[in-house]
Amino acid sequence: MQPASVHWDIFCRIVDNYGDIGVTWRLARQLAAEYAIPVRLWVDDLHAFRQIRPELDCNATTQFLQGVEIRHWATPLPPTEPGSVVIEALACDLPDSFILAMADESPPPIWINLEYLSAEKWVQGVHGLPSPHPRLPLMKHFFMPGYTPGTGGLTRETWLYDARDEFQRDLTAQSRFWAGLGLTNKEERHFRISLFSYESASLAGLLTACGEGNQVIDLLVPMGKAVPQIAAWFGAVDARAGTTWQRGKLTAHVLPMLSQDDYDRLLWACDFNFVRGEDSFVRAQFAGRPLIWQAYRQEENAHLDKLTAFLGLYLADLPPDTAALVRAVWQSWNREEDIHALWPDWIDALPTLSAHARAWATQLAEKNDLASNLVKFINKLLKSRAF
Ligand code: TRH
Repeated sequence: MQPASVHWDIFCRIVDNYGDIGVTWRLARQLAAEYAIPVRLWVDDLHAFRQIRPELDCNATTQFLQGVEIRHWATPLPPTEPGSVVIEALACDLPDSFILAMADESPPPIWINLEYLSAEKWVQGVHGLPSPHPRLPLMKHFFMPGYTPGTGGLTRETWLYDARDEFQRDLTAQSRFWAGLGLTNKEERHFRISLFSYESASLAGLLTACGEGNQVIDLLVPMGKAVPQIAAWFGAVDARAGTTWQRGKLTAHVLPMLSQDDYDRLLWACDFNFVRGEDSFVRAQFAGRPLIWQAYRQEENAHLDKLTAFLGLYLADLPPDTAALVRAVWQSWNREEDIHALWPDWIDALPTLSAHARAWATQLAEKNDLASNLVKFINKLLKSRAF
């Protein structure tokens, strides 16, 4: 038996898309930068990781980025000494050999199961609960991200709001950003909307509504799942980054997948944003701009419960008519219905929605962030062991 090494191990298995690594990388980077914690981040698919962190070397088994040691999580995992804290991100199931090595430490590492984000009420009841290993002398604790007191909070870097405000004030920085994407400056009367979504039967109705509306709209679509359907709507077959299509009042620009920090800038710069999954959803809330969320589809429509729970919090301070409109638009988008008929009202409501989005972002900033809650939680566990 030996004492665990001081570093923290975070494990991330990429199930699909970018949310697993998006959430995990963001937390790892913040723990290293703001708490000087030596973090070792294990990732099974470096190619997917590289999409949001282009400087990553996919062939390196070990590399350092922004103070985080990144290790390729190979199977089987080579013999590895566990850190003092082990975070199993998004229920990714640690390798058996690593769990045995954890049980061999004295004291064993603090073991955290970092779960998916949900606004549902049950989250508060599960947050922080211990779960003993059935055979080994190990204890795992649930850590639940969330919006309300009694949950783990949301990952929010200390620099985020200052950087956002500075960028939103600085027209030169915005011009540089647009130019870097091959776009001209945003014209006062045009709407710029970013669209990050899964494939959806609602897309055609949205595009038709944008094309036929009174408003000139630039739709900015990072390369990904929605692009082939959008190309088909414009009658195009080839869809790559840099392509532009135009029909009626709508112009769509296909963007490359951006680095995570540039994606934040895109959210800050657009009039409003379509987002999905978990991490882009939270970042769009922090952007302080109106948003339409597409929840990650789950069995038995469990994602619709998540949607309802979030709307219950998000709409609480809106006038009833506007709240009903947001509910109708978000629900239709998630049920893959045609949102065409709701679109003109949505566009008209944008001034109210913008003020509300800003106020919501301010409310979120009044709460403790996930990294600080996590560090506190772990310190408390360590203290309770000392006696
Ligand atoms: O990609 P997502 O759909 O991710 C997921 C996964 O499906 C995951 O398995 C599931 O568990 C989770 O959703 C709920 O959406 P998400 O969560 O928004 O993650 C996208 C990440 O990609 C986020 O960190 C932002 C980043 N991103 C960029 O860095 N550049 C870009 O251009 C875009 C569009 C996104």
